[in-house]
Parts: sequence; C-alpha cells; structure tokens
Amino acid sequence: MEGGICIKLIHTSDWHLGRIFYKTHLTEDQAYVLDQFIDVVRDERPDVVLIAGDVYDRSAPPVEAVQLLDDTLSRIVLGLGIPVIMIAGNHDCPERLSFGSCLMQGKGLHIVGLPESCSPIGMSDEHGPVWFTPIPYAEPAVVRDRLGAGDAMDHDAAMAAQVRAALQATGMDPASPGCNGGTARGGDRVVALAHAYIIGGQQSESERPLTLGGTGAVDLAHFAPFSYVAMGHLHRPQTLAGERVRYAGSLMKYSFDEADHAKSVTVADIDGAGLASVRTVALGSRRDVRRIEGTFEEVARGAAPGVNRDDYIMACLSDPDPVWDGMNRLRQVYPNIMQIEWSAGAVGRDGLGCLAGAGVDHRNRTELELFCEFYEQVTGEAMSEDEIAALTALLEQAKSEREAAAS
Ligand SMILES: [Mn+2]
Repeated sequence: MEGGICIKLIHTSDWHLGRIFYKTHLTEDQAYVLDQFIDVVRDERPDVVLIAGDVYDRSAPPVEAVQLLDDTLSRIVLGLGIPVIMIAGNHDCPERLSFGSCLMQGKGLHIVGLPESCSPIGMSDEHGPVWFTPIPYAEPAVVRDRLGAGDAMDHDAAMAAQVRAALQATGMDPASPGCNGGTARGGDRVVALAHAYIIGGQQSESERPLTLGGTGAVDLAHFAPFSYVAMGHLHRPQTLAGERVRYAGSLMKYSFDEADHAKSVTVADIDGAGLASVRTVALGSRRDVRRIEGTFEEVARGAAPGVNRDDYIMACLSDPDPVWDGMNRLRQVYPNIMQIEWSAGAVGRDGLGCLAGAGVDHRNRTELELFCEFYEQVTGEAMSEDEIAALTALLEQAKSEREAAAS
C-alpha cells in the first residue's frame, strides 16, 4: 500500500487473551483495554498494526478469547481498513493461530505462526519500500526441522537461523541474491516482528520461561539489520539498542510484580533513512493490579475515597500475630483480593511457633486441623474439600504405617 511521508506503525504484544488470574477470567478486563486500543488505532491512523506474539494465553484458548480476538481484528482490519501483522508467541499454538491465514491476507490480516512462513509484507511511503518481516516464536527443534538449520541447538542459534531465513525471504541477504523471489534491494528499510527474550531485557513474573533450566536468551546483535524490531515476550515496556529494538509490553498487568508498570501502546515512525522515532500511548485498566501494605486493621479499613475497591489486590500484612480467616474478612472490603502475603513480622519472628496459631494448645488439635491452619496461613486461602480429602487419606495411611511399624 502507498503511505504518506513516512511509515507509521502501532506496535503491541502479549495480549494473553483468555488469561486466568488467581482463578478469575480476565476476558472482560481485556475487552475493556482492547476498546481503548481500537480508539488509539482510530486516532493515530497508522499504516499498519503489529502484534508481536502471545496473542492468546494458551494453545487452546477459551471460546470467549477467540471471540474477543475475532471482534478486535475485524474492527481494525475491516472497520478501520488498517492492516494487521500478527505472529505467534511461546503461548500460542502456531497452527491454530494461523488457521485461514492465506484467505485472510487478501483482506489485510497477516497471521504468521510457523517459522518457514516468513515472507515479507511490503508497504511504501514517499521514500520507497518498507518490508515487514515476521519472525514467529519457535522452539530450536522446530527451527532445525522446518528451516533445515541443523546447528540451531539453542534459542540463540535458532534466532540466528530465523533472521537469516527472514532476510533471504526479502531477498536482502547478499549470500543468496533474489532468494524466494524477494524483491527488496540493499538500502530498503526492513522492520521485523519477533518474540524472544533478548539478553539484557528486564523480566517479569508473568512471563513463562522459554526453556527449563536455561534462559532461552538471544543476542541483541541478531537484530542489527532492521530499522525497527517490534518485540514480544517481556511484559514490561522497554527499549534496547536506542529506540530501535522495543518491547511494547503486555496489554495489562498479569502479575503483582508488575504493579508499578505503566502499560501502553507503542507508536513508531520510520523515516526515509530508516530511523525509528518512538512514543507511547497509555492504556488504562478496568481494575488495577496492586499491593496494599499494612496491618490487618489498616488494610481492613478499605479503600480511600476515589480508589477502586474492585481492584485486584495483594495484601502484604505486617501483623506480629496471626490473623484468623484474614482472606474472607478482607474480601468484605476488597471483593477481588487475590492473595495475602505475610511480611517478616508474622512468620519470621517466631518461626513456625507463630504459624501454629496461639502456640499454647496445639497439642489438643488434630494433625488435620493443624495442617489446614498452616496451609491457610501460608497461602491465604482455605483448603478445598478435595485437598482436605486427599490430606485425610494421607494422614490415615501414615497412621496405619506407624501402627504397623510399632507392632
Ligand atoms: Mn507473554
């Protein structure tokens, strides 16, 4: 498509549609933020919207999440007439995400799930062409298999192979001129979308590690050929390599360690020389995710006027003594309290003696009672009936084994 004086893009990622946060479905919260996102797209009128992976939270997302994505993409692509390029992240199932992608690209929706589908999408402004090259998340074994990259033994080597394939597909790799019918020439601007953990990036608790035992990190240097890299995976918005390599951050806060994040959408202009200038537009939330600190008494006084009591709350309590049934009592004040955390006062001072209640009559209590109380102290939640049944069976078994050993 023909653009104006320079290419303008909107970059977002890590929507995690269908996410469940402490047993609460977030679809309504996500729909609330996506309404704002569509308003931003309508106001900014970018040439293209880039979604850099983790579109869904799970490989088989719930029906409501699929409907929300369908509705959101339709409003942008059909309603506003703005094309969208979307890649798979590590939470997405690449085959499911890219269902119908050949059919939809004619309408301006480009979905790329698998690493071999990295054909560039061409646009242009008055300075010439700009190529958008999708680099979806893929396990090293998948890259070895599908790109024939036998040396891709870890995420870093796999990313090197994926970037190589992406450049070859644009026709820009000098080692393979004209490969795959790509028509880009040296000097053309190329924008990449990728989903990876780049060394040096700041992590958050709600990101699923890419490997067990390792970091799955990749080197920033792989992205040197690109004018701008629209990254997904890290949930804190952040920039690496000047403004050229950027994580847009997640749609909302998905863990309590993100309480201080300001979630946003990234708007980038790519000028004729291929230099990106970046700004952000803030995204608000229906309910904030935040921590409250203090004693039980203080927290139980409730929200200050004008502060949303429906926010998702973690209460960090500093009481020196245990508080019974704290979760249920605080839920009267904050209906969406998710967790209670005890600061050093309650747990650290006297250690387990403090946890076991008043510590005077624990000999009169059953093992089951003691464990249930311990569980609730530590987790902030009562044990479920199933858990109590399982524990009862376990205690019975231990008891009969003790008796058998003694006889
Ligand atoms: Mn993610």
